Amino acid sequence: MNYGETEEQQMIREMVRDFAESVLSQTVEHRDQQQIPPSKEWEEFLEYGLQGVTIPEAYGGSPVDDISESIIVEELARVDPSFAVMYCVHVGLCSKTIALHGNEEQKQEYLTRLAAGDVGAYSLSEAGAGTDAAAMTCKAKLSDDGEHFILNGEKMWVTNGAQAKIIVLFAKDVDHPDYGVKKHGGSTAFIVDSSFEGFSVGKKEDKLGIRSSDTCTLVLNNCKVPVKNVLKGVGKGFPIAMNALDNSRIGIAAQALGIAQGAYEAALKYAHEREAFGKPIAHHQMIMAYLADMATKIEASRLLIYQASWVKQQHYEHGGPRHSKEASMAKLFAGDTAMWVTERAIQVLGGYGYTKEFPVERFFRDAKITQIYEGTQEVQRIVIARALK
Ligand code: COS
Repeated sequence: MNYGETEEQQMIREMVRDFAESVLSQTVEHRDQQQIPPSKEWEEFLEYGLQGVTIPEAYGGSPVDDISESIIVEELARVDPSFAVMYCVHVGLCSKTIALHGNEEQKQEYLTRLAAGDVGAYSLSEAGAGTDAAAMTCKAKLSDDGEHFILNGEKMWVTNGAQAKIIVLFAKDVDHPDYGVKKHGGSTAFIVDSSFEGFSVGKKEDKLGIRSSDTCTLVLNNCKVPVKNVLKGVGKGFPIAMNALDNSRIGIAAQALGIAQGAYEAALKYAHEREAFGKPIAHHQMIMAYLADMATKIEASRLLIYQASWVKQQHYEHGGPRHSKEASMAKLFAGDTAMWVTERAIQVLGGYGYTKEFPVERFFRDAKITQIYEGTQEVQRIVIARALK
């Protein structure tokens, strides 16, 4: 077993670190305070061609291995967790889902646009359907001429919701034979273009953390979606939604890892510079123990993420077993690690850590969401426990 990164993976890490440190770091604090989405930064990022890592070359993508995908997210989050989640949703939940389940025409039309930089989103949650995703109430009904589905309802917590041009969105076909019979009966995945009639962006959330990431509701008011935009088939949406989450939970774990890494580095630097009782605080045993525990938990998270990424790649390339358990384990552990490490990092910096002079308070606020979205930590435990034999 080789635990080292390949040359290509190292190159990708360095390239993304360079972008994050030279571009994202310049505006990250301001965007966080003012809740400004990183649209200009996204434009600069497109020059690196990494927006298409989950899209085959035939549609303009530039595929990388699954561990590299996690490395990209980690490096973005180490500086700017909001940008990292924007990226994660674009490449994972949106592009990868269309690449896996779309037909040739859908891939030609939408993957090429996503590869060229049109922002993607994914919309499953609703006010009454978060953890219990199957309880969604957004409805789809075939139009009289049979050419469109007419969608009605409101989706919630949509990352990239206001920026996205292409959204993988779930609603229930009310005429499907399983509708009202099975809990998730009739669930259907649609590719929705933000220009479609009846589609609009609703309330923007004012959040504790990842404040530069755009999160909002989407309103479907007789939204007309062509029948040809159904992914895979009417009523086949729920497993698509769950499969997409298996993929993206690894991305969120990588985001959590980047957050923990960023906070840890800030704490380590401070601990070596700050002196108390005649020596750097990094040489005091209590602080040494904090730093050692931070470094260990971070490394353990990284290994779980690499493992989950590898199992995911085996699953898709060689028909290996599903990666649900590994993805949820990585997300569970890395999310808790991010929360723990960022809290300890503030403790190491003391009063300074509680101010906006240092990035650790922002990392602390950003960490919390990694225990909530793409399924709470309780959901991860359900998924893991169900997979135990
Ligand atoms: N991949 C593919 N198919 C899956 C799957 C997966 N990982 N998990 C479940 N399925 C399929 C099942 O095989 C089943 O299919 P059939 O009806 O054909 O047998 C169907 O989906 C329903 O599965 P299940 O009964 O397990 O669904 P539950 O409602 O019990 O799901 C949890 C429970 C909590 C695991 C699920 O609702 C969940 O992950 N919730 C959190 C959602 C979330 O993360 N939201 C945030 C999204 S970001 S907008």
